[in-house]
Amino acid sequence: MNIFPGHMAKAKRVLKENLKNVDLVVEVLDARIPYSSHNKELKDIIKETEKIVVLNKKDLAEQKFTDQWKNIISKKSSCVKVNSVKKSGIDRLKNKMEEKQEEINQKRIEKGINKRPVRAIIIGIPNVGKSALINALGGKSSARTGNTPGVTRGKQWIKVSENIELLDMPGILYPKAEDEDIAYKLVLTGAIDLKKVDTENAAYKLLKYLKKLNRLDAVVEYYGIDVFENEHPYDILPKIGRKRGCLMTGGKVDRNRAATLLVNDYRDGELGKISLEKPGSANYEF
Ligand SMILES: Nc1nc2c(ncn2[C@@H]2O[C@H](COP(=O)(O)OP(=O)(O)OP(=O)(O)O)[C@@H](O)[C@H]2O)c(=O)[nH]1
Ligand SMILES: [Mg+2]
Repeated sequence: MNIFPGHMAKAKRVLKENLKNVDLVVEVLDARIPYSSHNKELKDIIKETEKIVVLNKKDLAEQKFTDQWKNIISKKSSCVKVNSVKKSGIDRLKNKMEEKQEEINQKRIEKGINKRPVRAIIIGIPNVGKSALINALGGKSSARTGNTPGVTRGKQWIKVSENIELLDMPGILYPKAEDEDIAYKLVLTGAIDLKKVDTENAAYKLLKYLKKLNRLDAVVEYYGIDVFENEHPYDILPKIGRKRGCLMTGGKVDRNRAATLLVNDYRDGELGKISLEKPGSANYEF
């Protein structure tokens, strides 16, 4: 499924261009779907550049699963759990960035190159919280360091600390929604517009995932409906619609409206903290 025709190639080109001026990549993942929000091409694109992984929107994910993902990712990369809106985890992220900064500058000194501020870039899929994270790291009114020659015109660096500068434009990497499950998870968490897919199908997928994760209780509780053992998503959705007054003239449930409502409630965290991916036994590469 190619959801982003045209965008992908251009975004990759711009990212490669910006990476020439960058020493440190901060890859932002959605804590609810760390696997599906990670772009497997990133490794080849950033090559030897240092990387820190941020599990953002931790407030929307289940802590025990986020911790498990963090352990897996930490085997290869630094990893921090963050809520960019509430700015929680930001100090820990800054500490990790300082550690990397020291490593990078140490290597420079060993090569006989002068120490200088480390330049970082935020990278992630659409809507994952890149801008929120830039604001959390730099502060809205933080001093811009002005245009720097060699960087694509119009771009500026934000001072995160004495030794760290952050590109004020994030790099977008469009996910390759190579299988249907990845695509729907990206829809359900907001990286892909709901309008790009069949809304009802997205809602059925969500109910299917919740069933599989043993989390249908969240739907039962939030909407105040009854759900029977092994009840099909097709039969659950109209119960939600009826409760919420999503009706067509004649009193039939408007499934499309009910589906939109359910997906948006999940996206907004109204159903509570629900991770759509818990780590399995695969050999994950981040
Ligand atoms: N609950 C929660 N919401 C977040 C968090 N970080 C970002 N958001 C919300 O997610 C939405 C997208 O955030 P942005 O910072 O605009 O994401 P982005 O990656 O810059 O998005 P694009 O520029 O469209 O690619 C906004 O509604 C944010 O308020 C977080 O840690 N927790
Ligand atoms: Mg943005």
